[in-house]
Amino acid sequence: MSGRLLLPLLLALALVTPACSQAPTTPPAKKPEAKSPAVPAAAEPAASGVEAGTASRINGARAMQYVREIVGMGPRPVGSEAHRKLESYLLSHLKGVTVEQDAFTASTPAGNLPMRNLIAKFPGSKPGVIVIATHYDTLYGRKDFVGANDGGSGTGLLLELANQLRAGRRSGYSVWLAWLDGEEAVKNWSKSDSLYGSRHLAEKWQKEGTLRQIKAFLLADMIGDAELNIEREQNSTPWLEDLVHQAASRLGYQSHFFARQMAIEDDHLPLARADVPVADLIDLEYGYNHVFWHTTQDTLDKLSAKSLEITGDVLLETIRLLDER
Ligand code: 1BN
Ligand code: ZN
Repeated sequence: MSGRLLLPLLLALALVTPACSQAPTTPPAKKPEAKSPAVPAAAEPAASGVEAGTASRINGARAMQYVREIVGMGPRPVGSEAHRKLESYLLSHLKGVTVEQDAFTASTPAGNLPMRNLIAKFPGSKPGVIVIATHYDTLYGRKDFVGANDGGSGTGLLLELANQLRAGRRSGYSVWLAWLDGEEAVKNWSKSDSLYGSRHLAEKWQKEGTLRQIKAFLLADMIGDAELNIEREQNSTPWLEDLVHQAASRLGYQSHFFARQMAIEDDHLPLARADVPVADLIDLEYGYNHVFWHTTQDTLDKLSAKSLEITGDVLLETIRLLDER
């Protein structure tokens, strides 16, 4: 090869050399995050770095701060002072949003217990409702269990979802955020001793005729684990699970979804039984062999803001895909 041809060829080769062989490398550009206040303001309409009309994204750090504050209240079993405090906390963060407070009495092995579901409603222009739900109670009778992941993560994430949803009127379906009570068993998990809030909700919506408006019910439970591996849950509706996977893939998060499949009894079941399309986003593999699940080790240090962000963004993307269907 002549010297005249060799020089441009060497230059071209230098330009296509993979980045991994170059040293030093510059860190990849970080996604700009809305500034997270040390303590998020009680009611932040659109002042939360959220703009109406843009594709909204979850602020994982802010969601994590909510979880930190929730866990700071201590164990939150039904009937406890911390449980009441959390209800007030949620309501104070939802000022300006229409919130239905549905108080009911649950018949449990420990007698009649007062419980309350909270439902924040974000109206859309399309007839029909997408529900995103979680539970906010922690294990009954356990004063040593703070439920950072189980109860805390979903509760904090839904508050951050509210920040996104309140930023402007939706052009798709209405979205309702539901903080459900009494998911945990009072004595031993059984069909009649568990899922008190969701069973009450399904029955109420059946009676009221609300069920036929519900296009999808998406449950977020235990989604804060730093090692996020959401199951393909087999009591969920297959086409809705496929849509969640499509949403995750579009965002490049598919490696956190559906490596395992298993059937789980959770708050989506009463809605599934009433023929509502449901998807349970849950990561039950919490620590090796679930060692942190329902133990004193379910603490904040096991969680990550990124996991909250991934789950939240996938939920928002799933809503968009549902709107387009
Ligand atoms: C999820 C969090 N669940 C309870 N706390 C539901 C569940 C019940 C999951 C039994 C697995 C087995
Ligand atoms: Zn639990």
